[in-house]
Amino acid sequence: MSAVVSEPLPVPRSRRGLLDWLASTDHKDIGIMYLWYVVLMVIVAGLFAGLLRLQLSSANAKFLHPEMYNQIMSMHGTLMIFFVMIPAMTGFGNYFVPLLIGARDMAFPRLNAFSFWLLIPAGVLAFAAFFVQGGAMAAGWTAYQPLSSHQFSGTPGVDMWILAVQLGSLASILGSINFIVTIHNMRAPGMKMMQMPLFVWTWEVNAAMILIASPVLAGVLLMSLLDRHFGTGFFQPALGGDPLLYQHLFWFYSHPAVYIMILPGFGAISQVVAAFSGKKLFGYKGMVFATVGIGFIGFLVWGHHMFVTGMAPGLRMFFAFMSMLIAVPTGIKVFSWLATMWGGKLRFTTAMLFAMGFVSLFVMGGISGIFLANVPVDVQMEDTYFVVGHIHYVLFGGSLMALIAATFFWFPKMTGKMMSEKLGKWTFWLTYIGMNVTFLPMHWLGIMGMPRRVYTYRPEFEPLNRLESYGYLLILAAGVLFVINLIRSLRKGARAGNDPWGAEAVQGTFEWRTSSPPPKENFEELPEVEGQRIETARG
Ligand code: HEM
Ligand SMILES: [Cu+2]
Repeated sequence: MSAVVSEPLPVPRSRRGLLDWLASTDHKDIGIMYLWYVVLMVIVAGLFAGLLRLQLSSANAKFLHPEMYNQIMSMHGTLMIFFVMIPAMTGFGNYFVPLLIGARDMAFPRLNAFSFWLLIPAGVLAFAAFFVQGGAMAAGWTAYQPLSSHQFSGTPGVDMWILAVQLGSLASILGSINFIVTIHNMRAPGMKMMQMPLFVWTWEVNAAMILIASPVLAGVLLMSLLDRHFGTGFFQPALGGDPLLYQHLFWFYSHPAVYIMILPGFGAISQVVAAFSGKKLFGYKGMVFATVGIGFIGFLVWGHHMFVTGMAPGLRMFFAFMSMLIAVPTGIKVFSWLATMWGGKLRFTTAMLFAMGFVSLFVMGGISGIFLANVPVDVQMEDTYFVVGHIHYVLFGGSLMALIAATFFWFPKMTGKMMSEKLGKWTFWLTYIGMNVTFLPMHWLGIMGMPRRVYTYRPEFEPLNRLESYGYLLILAAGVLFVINLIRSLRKGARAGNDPWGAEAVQGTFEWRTSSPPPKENFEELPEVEGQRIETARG
């Protein structure tokens, strides 16, 4: 395999006790703790998905009570978004942003640790809700008003959900300040903004988006809480409020949030594609502008989630136009990845397979997104399985595949061990085929009229649903192989040198210039950008 062991492993760090982890403020330790947190959460959220698919495997299945279906469905979405995707991107960001800019740590190491530890009470609150009276939150991951109001969801589940998500957004906000200060102040001497590796650029834009969007989420959830318990009426018509205000504020956060869940993935994919094409990334400047463009336009499209709420026709046109416009910077990215591969010396490692799988699936999700940006189409498709198909192409085919590509690519750097490529390739094919079998038929079901968020359906929808549930089994097998691979490689993986993929010669990024794993404070001597380096420091 192409895994070249270029240098001997450094002297291993002495065996570390639990307390060393708990008290650590090293960005690498914190990054790794984020990622283990995510592994646990994705297992639970993935098993929840299995329960949903079991219930949906036949039209009259009696596996989950309707109420339980709603709880599991809402928590599956909540966990995947707030407790898997966002912390996963943050975990890789924590580990690699300082390394890639040649810094010794994040700007505020203790704040960094604090942000991570906030996620523990958040996770506990989210799960504990299953055991209180009335059970977990069941109003969908969007918690729309008035469904999540005291009147219709009077049990404590919604309150616990609100507090859990609030803690998560506080963690994100503090983290984003840390990323921005780190990127602006701690770059290696001589590294200009336009020489930063793309993963760093995507985190720069991501952090700015979080800083603008997350306080709005925290605010709207606080308003919801006040309405529920303290007699305010922000969302209650009887008290002069308006439930639509909830949707505006929620989507002002949550549309940008879909980019928050994908941008660092784009950055990682850029580095993987370049490394395994043996070429520098095509069109670095265009990629940077596309990233900034996506961040900017991402704030002007939230209304596409509200086309059927009686919005003024002119406003519908505005949001439809903006939503289609965002395909332009996204298209630039896809073009640049393809152009990088074009004529390159491709190496089909597992990371590269996942990156290529990512490009193909994300494009599919983008295309169904353009369908939905058309008002007449959306009016038909809103709240059908077409939408569920679309989000899974973007979030599973996009974000999750990017995270797996990043894992295979950077695992050797983080642990000093190689992952098994053989298991990795099985994981890839099972994921890729399973993902399409599970989520492609959802588009047809949506067009046929199957509504989302239902625990039962008309008999004619059964064959495709049955097929989707078989697809889940393939994804499950892939997940099991992936976890086995992680654990086995940690214990018995082949040793990785400083630059196991031979990526430094191609990209010139700094993470390959130090040992695997890097020592405390990352570099013996801080790298500098000069002369030739300026040309190649780009990811
Ligand atoms: C094992 C793979 C997965 C399967 C089989 C699966 C299955 C499902 C199903 C069947 C639903 C629809 C529930 C309904 O409308 O009644 C759903 C909803 C959802 N899924 Fe997944 N899913 C998977 C992975 C993911 C991933 C990786 C994400 C990433 C973020 C995700 C995010 C969501 C969201 C946000 C919803 C919407 C929940 C809501 O309507 O409130 N899922 N999933
Ligand atoms: Cu959106």
